[in-house]
Amino acid sequence: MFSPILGASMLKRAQAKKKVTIKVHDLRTYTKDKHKKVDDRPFGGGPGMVMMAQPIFDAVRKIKGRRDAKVILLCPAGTPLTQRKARSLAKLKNLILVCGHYEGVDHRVETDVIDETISIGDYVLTGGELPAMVLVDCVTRLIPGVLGDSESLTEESFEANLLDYPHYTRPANFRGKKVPNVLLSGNHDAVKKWRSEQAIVRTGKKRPDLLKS
Ligand code: 9D3
Repeated sequence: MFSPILGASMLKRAQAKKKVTIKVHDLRTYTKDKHKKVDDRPFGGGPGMVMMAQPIFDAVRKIKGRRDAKVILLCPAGTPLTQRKARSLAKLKNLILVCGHYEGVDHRVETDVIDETISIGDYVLTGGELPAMVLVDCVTRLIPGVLGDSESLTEESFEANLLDYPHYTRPANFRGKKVPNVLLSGNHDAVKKWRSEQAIVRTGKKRPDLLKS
């Protein structure tokens, strides 16, 4: 599940440039069960399976070694991921991301090995794997030197809590739909003004909640 994401695009370049090291660990390596079981039935009954504490405890201890690391559990009950949170995580040296699966993780993991819990939004996924990749993507692109000069300024809009302005590329006329004249004018001040107005108008239409905060 992870290799196609980690081996493509920005994440691939960031790793190649040694800006980040991303390692994937299989929990089954750490099970003490002869059938490599990492989940079991819930105490108290009910549907689904619960991830056992022991493999996660042992995995986190081993992976940490002597290093200091923040241990994050991806779970539906976590704090929603924001750009602010991504910026603060990007400053840290080591992160260990624990992916839940099945109905959940034995609660003693959350209380005894996890530093914080993060969700990527209010919709139901099958496990924490894709959320972990989402987190890795949005944190990695914030590490200095990962993005090229041309890409790095694009942050501005979200920085101001606004949506992006509309983008256009060639041709200037596509099926009779024309690119706004100001963008062809060569007047950089006018372009700047138009884009900032458009960002605000667009945010008001699509995400009025962003303007209220
Ligand atoms: C009926 C209770 N469900 C909680 C909403 C059970 C449940 C659903 C999905 C338990 C685990 C999961 C798997 N999801 C994740 O591990 C997960 C997740 C998600 O589903 N949505 C958004 N962010 C995340 S981070 C981890």
